[in-house]
Amino acid sequence: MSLGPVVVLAGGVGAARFLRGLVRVVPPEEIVVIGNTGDDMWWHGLYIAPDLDTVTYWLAGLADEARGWGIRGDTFTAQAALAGLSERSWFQLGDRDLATHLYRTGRLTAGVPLHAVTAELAESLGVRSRILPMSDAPIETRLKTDAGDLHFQEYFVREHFRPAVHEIYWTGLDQAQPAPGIAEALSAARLVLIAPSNPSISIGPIVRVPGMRALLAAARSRTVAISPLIAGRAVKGPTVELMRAQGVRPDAFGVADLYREIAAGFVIDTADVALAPSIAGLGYRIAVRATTLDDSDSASQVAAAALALLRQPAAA
Ligand code: FO1
Repeated sequence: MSLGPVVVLAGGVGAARFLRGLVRVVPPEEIVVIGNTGDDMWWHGLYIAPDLDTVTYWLAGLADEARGWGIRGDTFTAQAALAGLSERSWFQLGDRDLATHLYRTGRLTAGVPLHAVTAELAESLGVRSRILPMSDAPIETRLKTDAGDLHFQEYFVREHFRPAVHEIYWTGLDQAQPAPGIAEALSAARLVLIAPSNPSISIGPIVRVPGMRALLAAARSRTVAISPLIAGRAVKGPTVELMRAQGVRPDAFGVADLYREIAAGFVIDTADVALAPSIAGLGYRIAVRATTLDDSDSASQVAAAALALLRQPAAA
């Protein structure tokens, strides 16, 4: 096996919980994260990149792990003041988190590309893995719902993912390309992992960046995906609802079917063992194990299973 990096396609909290285990079985400096930026938005003049920040804070050991996003022990004094000034205060920014956003926005408006600012932030916070946005170009995940045409954060945070979703679509894709460093990382990768993130709105936008699918397809024999669904349910969030909105079967088989051209290995939970033969029928090697990722021990066991999967000799 070559000494190339382990590349991880990542959304927010699900990916961060998985990465917390991966860094225990792979040296952090050998890990390259490709993060979703479809959730990003401009908010009161600041550029917010929730999934990049979630991954950064978790890898830095700073995350509020119970809440999933933001910084542990952060205060919300500025947020409270903003709520007194504006009705647009449904998206919460902690005071320390605000520093990240002030810094990022200042650098972006000075012309520094997102991948470079993301690297600066990660380095300042002591993260040894490389974190890359899927693209430097702005890409927005939007949803057509019963409550109108919404930005992802309006649907997720403001509307608490209650409106029925009819369509998910993206703006900005036609102007986008993978961020610098992605093509090199994927072609050199000893392993590519698709984190247990929402396939519709976390992994979906990454794969849709023009040029990305071909890079991933070329690495298919080195790629393992971890199912984000256990017994047809997500640990958190509207994964099932959004897969249904895209006409995808909302279980581990549906996820495996979505990734069949870009992954050769698939990790499913023991609760889904009955799906193993049909997923194998799609051409996958399969590992079956507890995938709840409740703590770094269980996360490292899932990561170890994913690492081992493509090392085994093929079944006769
Ligand atoms: N999620 C919420 O449910 N409510 C919030 O007010 C909120 C603020 C927030 C601020 C910074 C950040 O990095 C993430 C934040 N998130 C919040 C999480 C975020 O909306 C989602 O977790 C992701 O976009 C989905 O992966």
